[in-house]
Amino acid sequence: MFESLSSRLTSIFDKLKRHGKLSEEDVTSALREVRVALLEADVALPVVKSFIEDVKKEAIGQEVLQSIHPSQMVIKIVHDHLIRLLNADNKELNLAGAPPLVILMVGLQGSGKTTTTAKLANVLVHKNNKKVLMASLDIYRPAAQHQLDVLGKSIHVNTVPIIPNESPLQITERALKISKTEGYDILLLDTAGRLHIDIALMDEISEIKAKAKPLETLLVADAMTGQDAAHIAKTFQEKIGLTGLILTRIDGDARGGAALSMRSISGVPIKFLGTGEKIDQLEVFHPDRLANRILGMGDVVSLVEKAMETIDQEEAEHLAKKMQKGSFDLNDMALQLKQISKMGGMSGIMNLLPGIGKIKDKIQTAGLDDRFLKQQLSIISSMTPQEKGDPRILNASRRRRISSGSGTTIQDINKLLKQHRDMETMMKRMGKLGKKGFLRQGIGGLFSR
Ligand SMILES: Nc1nc2c(ncn2[C@@H]2O[C@H](COP(=O)(O)OP(=O)(O)OP(=O)(O)O)[C@@H](O)[C@H]2O)c(=O)[nH]1
Ligand SMILES: [Mg+2]
Repeated sequence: MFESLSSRLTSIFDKLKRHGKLSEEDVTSALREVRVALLEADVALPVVKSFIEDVKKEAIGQEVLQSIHPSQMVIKIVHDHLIRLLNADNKELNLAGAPPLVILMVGLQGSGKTTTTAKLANVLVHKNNKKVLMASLDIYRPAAQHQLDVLGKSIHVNTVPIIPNESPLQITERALKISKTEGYDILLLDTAGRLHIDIALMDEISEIKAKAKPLETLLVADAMTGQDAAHIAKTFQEKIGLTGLILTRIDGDARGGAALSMRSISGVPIKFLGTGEKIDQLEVFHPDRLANRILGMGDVVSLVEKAMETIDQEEAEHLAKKMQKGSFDLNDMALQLKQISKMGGMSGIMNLLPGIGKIKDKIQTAGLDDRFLKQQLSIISSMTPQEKGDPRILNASRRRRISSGSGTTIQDINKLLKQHRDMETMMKRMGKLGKKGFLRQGIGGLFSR
């Protein structure tokens, strides 16, 4: 379904890859093309707008890791935002609670409710080992109840026996009773569809919902209807409340917009995708897999992730070696400070490092901002190589010279030297820790006074 969007995006990013260093303009014009591609894929305009804005904000001014190409960074950012667009608290079906759990299936006519009900029953029986009962509440279309019965037989799942002239509510009551007395884990209720959303339909579903108290109310929507599917979901959500969506016919030639707009327009997460007419063609929805499918750049994304890990590793290894030798001079300190500034300064690194929340306050109270970082670096760069290698030779006159060279005060220099001694002590203490733990503490140690 995403072929055309996917190939458009691929060619946009291929073009970007041919540039050497990316300027803000390069990124902006590439994103302009991404915008058009998304709109052509029938993604809703407000969704496209905020998507592009978010990506742009992050892509511009982003520090690029040395081992990757800037365009790869942009691809990674687009990929992450695609996942965010699709995801947001995406959860699996809620199957916790006292049986029988009720799952209510709703949707417009022909969206695939009955087929999907059987597909879901099949998953619940064979993958989740549940005892499942199905009931069709569709008394309007001739043979609708029979259709579910036939599907049920094909997968050995029981359906509630058909009694002519019952109302949907009566069938619901009977189905609830049977599932209780016969010990079913899950009761799936397949409802009748309507051509359009009308009041009678909403009232009927509301009544059924009030009676059956479903744990999950799933809207089955046809991906081929594009943006409409997202708006239908929004209306159902407002009128009766949904817990999830199942997007069917994604095997068709729909342009994919529905899947991308769904979450932000309706506020309801996609849970499954219908990928064909056959009973086993139902996939659990994985935002990351879909993002990969759309972007077709899984390799680039993992490359960037690896590069992000590598700078950690290289730095950790370098420091580990220093530690083994028991030496940590001002060159090493400068290196670590530069690494921090390369990673986007104090603020950037705070978002990158796990467990940083704890020292965030410390940094603020200590008044350690990016200006401070630059000042420390300029103090060190005003030193001679001997001084950097052995700070103990820094007597009063050397300190005076450095302070005037770096435009700082003697106190600033003393502070830096104290910090270096603290770090040195800490390094020795931490010799026993693993590399990873060391890196984290090493940087954290910079901030503790
Ligand atoms: N290609 C494809 N066809 C599907 C998919 N899901 C359902 N269908 C087909 O869509 C048609 C309608 O499916 P139903 O399950 O009867 O739809 P419904 O929503 O129950 O329809 P009503 O009860 O009349 O409202 C059938 O021919 C299904 O085989 C899917 O994911 N892919
Ligand atoms: Mg049906």
